[in-house]
Formats: sequence, structure tokens, C-alpha cells
Amino acid sequence: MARVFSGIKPSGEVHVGNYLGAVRRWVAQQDDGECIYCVVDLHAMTVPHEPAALRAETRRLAALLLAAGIDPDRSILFVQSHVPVVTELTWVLNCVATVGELRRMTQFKEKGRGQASVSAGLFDYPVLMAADILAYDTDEVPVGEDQIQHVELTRDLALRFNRRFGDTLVVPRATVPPVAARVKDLQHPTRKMSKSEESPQGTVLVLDPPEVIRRKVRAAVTDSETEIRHDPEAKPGVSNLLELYTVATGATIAEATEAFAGRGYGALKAAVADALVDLLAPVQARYAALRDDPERLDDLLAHGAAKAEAIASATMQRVRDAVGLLPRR
Ligand code: ATP
Ligand code: LTN
Repeated sequence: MARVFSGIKPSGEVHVGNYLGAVRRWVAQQDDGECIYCVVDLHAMTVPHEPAALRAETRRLAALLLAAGIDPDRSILFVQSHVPVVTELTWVLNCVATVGELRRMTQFKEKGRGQASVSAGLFDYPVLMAADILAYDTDEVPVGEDQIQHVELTRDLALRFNRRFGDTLVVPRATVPPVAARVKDLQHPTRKMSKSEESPQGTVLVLDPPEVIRRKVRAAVTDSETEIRHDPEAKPGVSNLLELYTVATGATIAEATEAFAGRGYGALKAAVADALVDLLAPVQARYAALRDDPERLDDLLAHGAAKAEAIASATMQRVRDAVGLLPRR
């Protein structure tokens, strides 16, 4: 059985792009892999943050992942900073990575662009991510397209380490979702729905109440025609709505196009809104129950951290031996 590992940052609210593109896939993979999922709070600190907000977001995101269907009896769910041995592995990998290869990471270039000052942590972000992946002897890393470069770096570091110090680390590979993995902003349908772009009306949050979801979808930007057809180039808004409808309901694009033929954009929008409300309702209900029981949540996370720590500590012991650190008596 493949070992699966992935992480998500507790920064900003989870939207249907995160849910459909990442979280829902994580839930599905529990059926055919041994899964480890992590709320990466140490990564969220690489840009300026509020301490109280980080703590609250970390709990909230963990509750949301459980509500979405991550099953703590089958998978390991934990908070990154609860397993500090990963930061020790980061140090060792820092001595294997080069400044040149980290400088080439596009996420660093994009997030650093135009900033007066950038933390050393933002520069080192991919090495901490590599340590996450390698600490858990990971085979597969389900991520969005933006993270492929980081997983490639992780592979390079593992191969280099093994060449230099002997076979120690498992070499992972990225897995990316097949189709409709890039949900667009409802107000700006040529760009991806995102946590950090300022577009509250174009971003449907997983925890939005039904009336808010309906309002946002009703206000979605389309075009001045009336024909419902999937053509992302010429009709990005309508195509995004069709895609949302298909990923939310399981229908194909052809089935959806036929079902809405001649019925106008209003009917399509109403159907998309209904589909999203139905999709998210059970997640929202489970979330409310978990949020009202923080004790239980913290217990589940402590349990996850203990299981994760056992795996990461064993890896770190192999790494210490391999690089020649003197064992402590
Ligand atoms: P930001 O846009 O602020 O960089 P994000 O929304 O991408 O943040 P992350 O925590 O970095 O959030 O990513 C969590 C996961 O959600 C990643 O695997 C990413 O590929 C996926 N994801 C994010 N936005 C979308 C989207 N619009 N469509 C599909 N998947 C997405
Ligand atoms: N960098 C990722 C989050 C992340 C991650 C990981 C993903 C941190 N560690 C390990 C997969 C595996 C992001 O920005 N979405």
C-alpha cells in the first residue's frame, strides 16, 4: 500500500477550490493508501502573521478536514509543529540543498516579489516541505500544479542524500488531479479561486451559509450571449459554472450541456448553487459539531501527532546514523 502525505496551510478560509482540488481527493485516497495529512502551521509563519489568528486557524482547519471526511481511525491527521523532529530533519536537508536551487523556486519568486523584506523562512519553505514529505517515508504526494516544483526538489534532495550517505530516504512522487482541478474565481473567471486574492464575492467558502452561496453564484460573471457551452477561451464564466456543476454532481460536461440547452444562464446558476449547497451541507453540519467540542478535537490531534512522531523519529534516527552524528548515551 502506498504511503500518501500532503499538507495544507492554516492561512485564510478554505474555499471550494481547495475542497474540490485537494481536500476531497485526500478523503478519497483513504480507500487505497496509508494516508498522513498535516496542517502546516510552521509554513504559515513564513509570511507575517498574528499569533492568536494562527492558533485559531489551525484548530479551525483541522476541524474542517475532519468534517470533510478525513477519518482519524484510518488516517493520521496532525499539526506540523506537534512533531518537532521535522525541523531537525530540515536542518540536515538544509546542508544538502543549495542556495542556487532554492532561488529558482517560482513560489519564492512570486511571494517575495515587491516585498521590502522577505523572511529567511520563506526562502527555506521548500526544504521544510521536503522534510515533511521525507520524514514520513512518503511514496505519493497529492498536490495542485503549483506544488509540483517543490515535490521535484524533494526528490532531488532525497536522491542526493542517498548518493552521498547511502540508501536512507524514500524517494516520493507528486500526483496531480486529472481534470477540473483549477476552480476559477466567480468574478474573475480567468484566474483561480484563491485564499489570498481579494475577491470575497468571487470566492465560495466551504463554510458559507446557503443564502450566501446562492448570492455569490447568482452574481457570477458570465457573458452577453445566452448559449450554454463549454468553451474556456471564449466563455470562461459559463465554462467555470459548467465545470463546478460537473465536479459537484458527478455529471459529465456533455450531460450538463445537454441538460441546460436552451434554458438560460439563470437556470444553470440556480443548479450550480443547489449542487454546491447540497455538497457542502453535510460538511458544514459535521463542522459545527466538532467546533463545539474543542476538547475532542485536541485529543484527536494529539493522537495523530503521537502516531506521526513514531514514524518521523525512526526516519530521523536513520538520518543521524547516516550523516555521522554521534549517538547520545
Ligand atoms: P493561495 O491561493 O493563497 O496561495 P491556496 O488557496 O492555494 O492559497 P494552499 O493551502 O496553498 O491554498 O493549498 C491547498 C491546496 O488547495 C493545494 O493542494 C492547492 O493546489 C489546492 N487549490 C488551491 N486553489 C485551488 C483552486 N482554485 N482549484 C483547485 N485546487 C486549488
Ligand atoms: N506547500 C504546500 C503545503 C505543504 C505540503 C507539504 C504539501 C507543506 N508541506 C507537504 C504536500 C506535502 C502548499 O502551499 N499548498
